[in-house]
Amino acid sequence: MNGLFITLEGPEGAGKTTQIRYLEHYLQDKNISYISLRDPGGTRIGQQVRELLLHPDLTEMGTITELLLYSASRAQLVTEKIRPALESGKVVICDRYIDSTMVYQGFAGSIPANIVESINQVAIQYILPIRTYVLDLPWEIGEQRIQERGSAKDRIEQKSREYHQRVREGYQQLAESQQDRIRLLDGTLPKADLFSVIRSDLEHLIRKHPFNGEMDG
Ligand code: T5A
Repeated sequence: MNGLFITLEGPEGAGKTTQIRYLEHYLQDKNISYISLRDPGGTRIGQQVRELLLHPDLTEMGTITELLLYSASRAQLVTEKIRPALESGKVVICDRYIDSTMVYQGFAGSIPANIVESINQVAIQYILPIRTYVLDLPWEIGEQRIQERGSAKDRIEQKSREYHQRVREGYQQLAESQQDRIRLLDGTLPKADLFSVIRSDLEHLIRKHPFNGEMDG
């Protein structure tokens, strides 16, 4: 597959969506063909599963159910969108992917890592990102950003402070154990400064990898 698969990860309010907007503008400026997706979601089926997963009233949902539903949405996303885009040589940007499940359902939700990994593998059909940017930030800052956003909290955002602190710790450990793929970045940096770090790494990646996309300049 000739495409380039990039994912963004991080705790609540880390700024992934913001960085993805910067990435999209950058790729448009460079005339690089890309697709931008979110997980869960990104397909008709995935969107419905997303609504189920994040519905604030479904508080009885167990962690195993979460694991299976997130994986189901992801399986559809890989089949319908990610694999075809990578096969046609596009850059694929995805807001969250397998690492979210490792951290939210595994590390913070206490499902053993080997079980999360096995289910993830079934869902992703060996398709792994070449680079993952984890935007790291303290719970207090993410929480403040969500409050300022003003909309109601979804089911996962409503989980305890301890749960979300475990999420942050899980990402830090994952980044430490997979340094080839994962870059742990300071999510408290000003938006544009953070994007400069991502852009310079991405430019390096685009130059290094056999990839169908064009890059001028
Ligand atoms: N989940 C997901 C699992 O439990 N398991 C899984 O397997 C998967 C895939 C998904 C939820 O599902 C969970 C994780 C999530 O809880 P979601 O809608 O994708 O839900 O939720 P989030 O990813 O948390 O999306 P958010 O929109 O809440 O956060 P973002 O995208 O990280 O943040 P963003 O860019 O929208 O920014 C939030 C606010 O902060 C400001 C922005 O302007 C915005 O107001 N901001 C900054 N402010 C100062 N400095 C910066 N650098 C800033 N960057 C952004």
